[in-house]
Amino acid sequence: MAFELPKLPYSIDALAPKISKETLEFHHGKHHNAYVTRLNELLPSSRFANVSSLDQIVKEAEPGVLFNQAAQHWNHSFYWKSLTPKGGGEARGPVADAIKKAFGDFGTFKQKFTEAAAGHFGSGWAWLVRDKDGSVKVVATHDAGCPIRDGQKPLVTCDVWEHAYYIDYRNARPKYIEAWWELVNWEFANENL
Ligand code: MN3
Repeated sequence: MAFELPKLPYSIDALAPKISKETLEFHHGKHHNAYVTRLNELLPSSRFANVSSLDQIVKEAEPGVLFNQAAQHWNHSFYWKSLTPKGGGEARGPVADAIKKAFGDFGTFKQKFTEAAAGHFGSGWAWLVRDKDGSVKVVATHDAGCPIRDGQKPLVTCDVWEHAYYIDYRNARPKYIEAWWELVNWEFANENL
């Protein structure tokens, strides 16, 4: 079962100048593509050779090289959909209610998520998830870590690997996170909730 690089849900220059065409050419066309290619090389000789569910591989694979490729494929596919050129602003709809219930107000949530993303040491991801008890939470995962392994349902994510922002912002991760807040797709979050 071979996996495929998903098409971006918008044109390659649609997020510019916040996230440039060049960043997406590398991040989607090179980095994400490499995870998919490597995953497809590793799968045939693994116990997942006949598994077509990426979720199942991400949940069941032992930590290691195959897990890393599968989870990075999952995470990036989810990240592209977490962004939209028409995004940003405060959350709307049911996810706004869930955020208010969990954090008190949107500003407190925004601060908490920004701290998780900006304060992440090394490579990883910041997520808004729906936890097993139904409440929403901010979580950070390291490297290829994916919340579905912990039974949490991701709503939106911010990739804080350096490759996500180095072309546009060099080492200024906080500037990239500001841009993320102007692109975050709340409709997608509501679909996931
Ligand atoms: Mn990435």
